[in-house]
Amino acid sequence: MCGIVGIVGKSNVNQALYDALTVLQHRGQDAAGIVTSHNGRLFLRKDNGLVRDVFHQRHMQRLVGHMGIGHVRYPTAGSSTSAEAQPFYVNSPYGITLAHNGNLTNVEQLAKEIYESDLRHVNTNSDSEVLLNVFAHELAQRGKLQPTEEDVFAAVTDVHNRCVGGYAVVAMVTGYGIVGFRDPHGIRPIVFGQRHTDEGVEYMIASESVSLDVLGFTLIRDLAPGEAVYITEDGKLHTRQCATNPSLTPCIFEHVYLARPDSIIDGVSVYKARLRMGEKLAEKILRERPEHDIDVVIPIPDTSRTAALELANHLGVKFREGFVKNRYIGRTFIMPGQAARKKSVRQKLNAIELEFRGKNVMLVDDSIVRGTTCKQIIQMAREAGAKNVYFCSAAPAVRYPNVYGIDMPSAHELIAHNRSTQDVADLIGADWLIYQDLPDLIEAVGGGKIKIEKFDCAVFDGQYVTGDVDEAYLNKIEQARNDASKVKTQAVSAIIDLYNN
Ligand code: PIN
Repeated sequence: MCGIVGIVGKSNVNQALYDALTVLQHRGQDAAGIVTSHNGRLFLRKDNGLVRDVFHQRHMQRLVGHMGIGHVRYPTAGSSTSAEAQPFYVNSPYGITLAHNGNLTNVEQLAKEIYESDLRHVNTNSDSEVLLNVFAHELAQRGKLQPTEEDVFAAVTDVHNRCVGGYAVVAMVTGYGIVGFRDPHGIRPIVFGQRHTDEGVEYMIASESVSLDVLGFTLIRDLAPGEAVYITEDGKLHTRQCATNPSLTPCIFEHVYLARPDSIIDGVSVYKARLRMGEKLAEKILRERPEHDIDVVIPIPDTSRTAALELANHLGVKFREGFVKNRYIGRTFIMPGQAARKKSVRQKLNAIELEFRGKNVMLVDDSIVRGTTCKQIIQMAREAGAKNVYFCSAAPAVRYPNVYGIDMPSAHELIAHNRSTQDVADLIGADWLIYQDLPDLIEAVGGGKIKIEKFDCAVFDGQYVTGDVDEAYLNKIEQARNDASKVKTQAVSAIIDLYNN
């Protein structure tokens, strides 16, 4: 999962891009980058790290220009080098830079075509660099010295015809403008908006509406699936539906915990969706155990708070903050003679004993993925003196991997893969485990004022909306993950050996 932003302004946009990336930081903490364009020249700064660590005064001063794009990256098994930080750049045609959120499922095929037919070189393992080269190739095919909006939209149509998967993209065509586009299934989110200044109207394209809010832009709307928006350097906005068969199936997991609650995605308030998740859970609890003995509802900070609050309200049970989260977790230093140890949940969360002692507690989390964290948290609740520890997941059981740009473990690492609710309850040590039912989650997210009928729910039901994901593909990504994590583990052991010897 990543965050993207693009701004066409009336004065330097470096600070605004930096601020927007900071607001999108929850979408990725692994790497950050900004590229701006001024008088036909590009200025790029990208590296591994948080936004506040990647950009220093000297970098910001160099990032001049009235338009630019930015990216924050989530760590994924195969993409931890700074060479894969975005935006990516190709010099031909025009000089194009691109930032992408999502994942292409036919990247192998595309990489082959790019090399063998398009005669282009790709320098990393990133599917985003492949996507950039497809776009650049298709724009070059127009054969124009100066591209018009028609040329840009035609290139996006060609991208849709060649690329399969989830993608929300911003790309900058040096000296001409910024284009934003969304895959024909609208899997990943992308919005655009405007703000008025004394010099004229400025435009922003971004992953989430919250970055528009915070910077004083007003949301115009989400991009429709398959649609593109092109804003020229002099501030003219054009939109076009570029796909032949678009259909909206947005990723439901954005609402579960990826997006900020103060964002509105496809017209749905993430906050309200989470409130409704709590309401649905309460209904299920009352159906399963009308005579339940829950004394207190306790959220596991932070994401689950909204659902937990509404769950407690509907049950008529007290809502209490039983865990305090340390927001300033320090780095792990590898000292000579010591092995790197993973930070335990104990260092991140601490229980307030008086909320647990002698009580039947209902803990609420947004989801259970590997089950490792919730197992430790349940243990902490017991150590704090809870009588019974019940556990609620605002999302259904996560049983299948994600292939559209969320860094999820492979199937075998998912605790619920091929397991029943009771199996999972036993493994995590819960006295009672309640998962949200999938139709309830769909109703919670899609049943508000704006109705959305279909979502990408693949992590819950194994149905992949692009229709090209089969057992063989899933096995291949599982293998790639294992190989990548082996390389990582080997690198860490090599460092440890270095210190030890
Ligand atoms: C919470 C994100 N959320 C917490 C991610 C952990 C499952 N985990 C999914 C719960 S927040 S596990 O965004 O950091 O607030 O129990 O499956 O190990």
